[in-house]
Amino acid sequence: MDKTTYLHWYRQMVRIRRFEQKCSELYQLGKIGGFLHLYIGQEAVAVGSINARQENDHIITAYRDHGHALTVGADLNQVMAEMMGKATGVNKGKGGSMHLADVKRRYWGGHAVVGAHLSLATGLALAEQYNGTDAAVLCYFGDGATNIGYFHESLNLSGVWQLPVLWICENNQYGMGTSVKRHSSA
Ligand SMILES: Cc1ncc(C[n+]2csc(CCOP(=O)(O)OP(=O)(O)O)c2C)c(N)n1
Ligand SMILES: [Mg+2]
Repeated sequence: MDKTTYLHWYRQMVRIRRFEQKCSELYQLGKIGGFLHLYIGQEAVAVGSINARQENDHIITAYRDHGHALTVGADLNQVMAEMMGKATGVNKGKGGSMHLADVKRRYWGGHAVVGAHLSLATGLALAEQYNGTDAAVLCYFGDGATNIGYFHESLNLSGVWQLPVLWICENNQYGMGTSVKRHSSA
């Protein structure tokens, strides 16, 4: 890797950080409604892995989804408009913070039901395998998601069928304030 590449990644991480610091401010002012889950401290996960993908790979994640949206190349102004529920948002203001998506960039969101998107990732990967393409799915989820049935079913099926999906667990040590040591035996 050369210096230009490192700087590009670093800029992407700082851009996410600044974007979210502004979101935090706007949330406290009541300009952003609903929930707001920040990605501060985890930026390197999205930036490192998404920069390693092929153009036709799919990206799907849980509700802590701003960093992934910006890294896939979603327009920053449209993402901010989405946060504020505006019609000019990347999803016409209907999705908000937890449901960002950018279908032309194969970014499927942004899912608030913990673990549910793992089964969608399995389906996306099955479609690619069925169509004989070389595309893969990058699926991100939190440590908390490992306790739900979707996780076990999705990982098992993708293993049995050898589906092209990369499971990326963003273990930030907590699922809603419960330490991973207390919520998981694995
Ligand atoms: C099916 C389901 N059960 C419970 C919840 C409530 N809930 C919201 S966030 C969360 C914890 C998730 O933790 P983790 O997957 O580690 O994500 P993190 O917030 O740490 O990124 C839970 C249980 C939910 N959204 N969906
Ligand atoms: Mg967690």
